Amino acid sequence: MWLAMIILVTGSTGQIGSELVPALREVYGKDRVIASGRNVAKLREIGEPYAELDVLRRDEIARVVKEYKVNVIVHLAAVLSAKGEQDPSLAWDINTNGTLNVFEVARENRLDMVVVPSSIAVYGPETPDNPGDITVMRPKTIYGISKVVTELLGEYYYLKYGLDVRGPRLPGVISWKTPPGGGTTDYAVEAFYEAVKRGEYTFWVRPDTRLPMIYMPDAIRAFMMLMRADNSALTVRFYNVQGMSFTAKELADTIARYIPGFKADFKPDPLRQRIADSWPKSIDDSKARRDWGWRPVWGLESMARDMIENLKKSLG
Ligand code: AKB
Repeated sequence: MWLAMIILVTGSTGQIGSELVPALREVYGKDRVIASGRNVAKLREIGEPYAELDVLRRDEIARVVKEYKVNVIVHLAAVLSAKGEQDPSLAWDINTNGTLNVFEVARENRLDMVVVPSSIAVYGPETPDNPGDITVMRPKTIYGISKVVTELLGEYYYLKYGLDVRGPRLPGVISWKTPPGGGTTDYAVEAFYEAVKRGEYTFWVRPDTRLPMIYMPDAIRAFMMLMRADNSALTVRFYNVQGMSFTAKELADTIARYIPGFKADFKPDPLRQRIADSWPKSIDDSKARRDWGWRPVWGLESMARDMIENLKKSLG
């Protein structure tokens, strides 16, 4: 099936989409991966084929699916954790109604698969340490709540309608090509940009804040591997994947080894610190390793070296 995929990607101009679209085009062919989103100028940068698309418009999703004979949707459009707390109603709308629209169009048009990432934001303070895929999930952010809904709805469409819904449950994603926006874990990306640009950065979390993270090339590989995995091998629909886990202080010390004189300050922002404190310090991805062969390649040291090398080139 995967060779014949025609893939529509929502939220293509975001941090993950801007790297996943080219990676999918490389494997499946340029014309078989339709980028979509609301920012036409950015879509133009990603290149044809693309479609202007708001996931709140179910009729528009259906039109694009029919026009391009799409059989797989990779649904990335979402409002992240910190931004979601500024406008919970918008975050709920885009993250849950947008996802319902995607699932409904996929069901009505008998698509083969919907791939939608979940997040460590599904967990909450009551979650046990190093949680596995199925455990206590009582998130305290609207983003986390909407991702639990996404997971449950996806499982429901799979069981009730046979729609193949699957996705990686991602930690903070670190990358240098497109900055993230509105996430709590974004400090782990911003620190690199600011270190390269100005030699200093003020973290919005305490130095001892430890969170799970993944470097973009590993995140892309997780998407690709999970998309290609045989459905009969899957024992859950959403799989934890982790690349590394580090504290803000460990990150600052690592950056300082590559940028001598790098000055790190820590001024916790109450909202984002509270969110970070409600998430697990690391996650157990053993099911992904067992079911579809997941293994991260990048660790803190190799990721930091690569980030700084690339940012030095791209920021001039
Ligand atoms: C966020 O911080 O909101 C995201 C996430 C962990 O899903 N990066």
